[in-house]
Amino acid sequence: MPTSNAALSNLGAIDAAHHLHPFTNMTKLNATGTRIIERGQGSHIFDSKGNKYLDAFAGLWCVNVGYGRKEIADAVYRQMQELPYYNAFFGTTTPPTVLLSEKITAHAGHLKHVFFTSSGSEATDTWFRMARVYWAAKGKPSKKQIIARRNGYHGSTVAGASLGGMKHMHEQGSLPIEDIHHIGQPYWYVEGGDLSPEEFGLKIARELEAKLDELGEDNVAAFVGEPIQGAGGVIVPPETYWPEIARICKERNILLVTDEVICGFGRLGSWFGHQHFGVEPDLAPVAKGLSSGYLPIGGVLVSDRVAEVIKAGDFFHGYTYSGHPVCAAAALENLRIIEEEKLVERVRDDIGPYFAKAWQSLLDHDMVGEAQSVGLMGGLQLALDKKTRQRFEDPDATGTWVRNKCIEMGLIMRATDDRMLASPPLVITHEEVDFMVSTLRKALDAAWKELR
Ligand code: PXG
Repeated sequence: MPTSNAALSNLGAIDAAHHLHPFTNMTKLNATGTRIIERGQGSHIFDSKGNKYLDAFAGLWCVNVGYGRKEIADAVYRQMQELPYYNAFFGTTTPPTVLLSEKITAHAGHLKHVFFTSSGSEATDTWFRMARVYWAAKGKPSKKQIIARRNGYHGSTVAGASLGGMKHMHEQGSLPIEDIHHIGQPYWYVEGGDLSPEEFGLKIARELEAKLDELGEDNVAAFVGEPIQGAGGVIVPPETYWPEIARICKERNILLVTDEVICGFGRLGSWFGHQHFGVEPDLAPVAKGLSSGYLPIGGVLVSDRVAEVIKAGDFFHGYTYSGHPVCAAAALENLRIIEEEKLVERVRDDIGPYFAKAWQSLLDHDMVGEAQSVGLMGGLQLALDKKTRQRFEDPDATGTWVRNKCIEMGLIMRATDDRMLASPPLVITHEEVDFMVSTLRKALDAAWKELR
């Protein structure tokens, strides 16, 4: 690296002076200083001060095969030398891109087609446009409104932030854009009241029906939801929720979009989250675990029904890096590893159940109201009074306190308000799960003493 030792020893100050971090209050960050991550191996990362952390968050929900995979680095190096870039616009494509389209759709059942992007946000913009193009081509141009959910997350572009249901994002820059609507989320713990989770799942799903009555289904293109909300807090919906959503989409003739950016590629012990919940979407954006984050690549998986229409005409949409050969080579090697090491099966049959048991063991803690997980995606609800489901007065400060305590003890987790989120690499060992849960328990003990 042609950077002087002086510059390297001064990275924190350079960062503070020049680098604007995403989703970050830079004034607050610069007061405490940024953490510089230098290296990763397996499920661990190492910072510039020599600290080692178990990364129970897989980077940002994405390093599914773990850090330090030389095979992926080699595949990227080979492709860089052979052909670092070529596009897929003017009747051309490249070998890794073609092979990736075959490999990815081989695991996606009825979703036999893929449109490549560089990120989950671009994937969101892609299906958003595709859904409208689909209905227009079907002679129904009025079907263009989209229904999404409060506290959903679909990315940070204008369409992504609009479809997401994050109030603080909408407040910046007059979002959402028009023709986007939000219904409730299946967050039983906080919003379920006296209903059973199953009753609540149906009730919230039927908000879609009510919204369609209000808007008129001839004006609606699609409904979108994450199989399990990720950034919103790993909110696992009641079992009744997804089948009811799928029923409504089918009966009312709107497209169903499952956002697989987090749930895809083994996280839930299935190749895709919709498979876990037994529903068949028309469109499914993916990213993150597609390359385990080694290089940026995403896409939209497309059903025959939609692909037939898209294929019949021009779709005026695409990115310079749609199907980038080097990113595709990284993804191809990543998927080969997931297949060869049977990581999806491992999550379903071995480490997922092991993690679930360990996660559930935290339920005996006074501060834990609910411990949800599917595969290697866990959400832990913090509570002031678990019997009445009463929350701490400042949910965000509570979760942040516990998260910071975990980091102090060598465990990277994320908090959304008063939910602790886990999403470790799919290669995490049983011993590492034990460390995660025992460290989190210590942090909860400390928090209970300090914050109650
Ligand atoms: N859909 C979902 C479900 C996501 O989780 C995106 C789309 C957008 O992907 P890109 O690649 O454009 O970031 C995401 C991204 C968090 C956090 O704090 C989550 C995401 C991104 C950044 C932060 O949990 N998810």
